[in-house]
Amino acid sequence: MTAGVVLGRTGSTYRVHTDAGEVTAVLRGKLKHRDDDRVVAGDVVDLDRQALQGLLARYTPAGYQVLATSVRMPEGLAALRDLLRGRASVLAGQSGVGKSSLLNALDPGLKLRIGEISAKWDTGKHTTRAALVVPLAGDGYVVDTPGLREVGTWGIDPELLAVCFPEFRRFLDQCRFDNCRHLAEPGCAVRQAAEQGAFDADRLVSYRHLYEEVSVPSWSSDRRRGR
Ligand SMILES: Nc1nc2c(ncn2[C@@H]2O[C@H](COP(=O)(O)OP(=O)(O)OP(=O)(O)O)[C@@H](O)[C@H]2O)c(=O)[nH]1
Ligand SMILES: [Mg+2]
Ligand SMILES: [Zn+2]
Repeated sequence: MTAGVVLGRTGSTYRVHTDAGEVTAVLRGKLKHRDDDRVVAGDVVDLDRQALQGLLARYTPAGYQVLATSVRMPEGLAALRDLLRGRASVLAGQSGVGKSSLLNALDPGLKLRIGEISAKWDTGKHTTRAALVVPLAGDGYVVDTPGLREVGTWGIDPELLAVCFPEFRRFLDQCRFDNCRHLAEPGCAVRQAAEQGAFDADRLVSYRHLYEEVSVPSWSSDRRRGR
């Protein structure tokens, strides 16, 4: 844990000055749900890597490799370079998360345009307008893509959605009902596993959102509106 001084706030993000340079931070846990001026410029705050811990807990059991990177600190850049070497990769994610900044950090010669974070929406401003293939100095290439506005689902059978969550798989044949949708059914082993902390309970929340989405027939007007 390091200490820092809050320099300012943009939406839910705070700029914090530390010995290692300026970093961005968010409030943790319950604090973040309170929309007040609990933390203001000039405050001395403790910084921990809570966001990283949360992501590790969510995605590691699902079989994804989580790599922490920061352009400002800087951190994880050598590891990212190693990961990208010799293969074709795509950088994807919401606008403003720092995809282009990461590539500039790996190869400062690229001079890709990077954007500001909109104070009003607390998101990026869709700075990268079109996909761009970037050859890597060593070997391989990576595609910088425009930030996603939303991710749609198409052609996913609701009955097969649970299989798309790798950490659910070992529980699927333990549900009381063969055709359990893992929503509100009694004797659902997936829900029980989430309650017991076998994986991050948020993943079941994601599953339910996606289940609703893929259950709406594609010809319905609700679906076209993206709901
Ligand atoms: N503190 C901090 N800020 C970063 C980091 N990486 C990027 N930023 C800032 O985040 C903002 C957005 O960065 P971009 O690289 O344009 O983000 P992007 O994901 O390419 O956004 P789009 O092209 O709109 O999809 C810029 O103001 C960057 O300075 C980082 O590692 N640490
Ligand atoms: Mg970009
Ligand atoms: Zn179930």
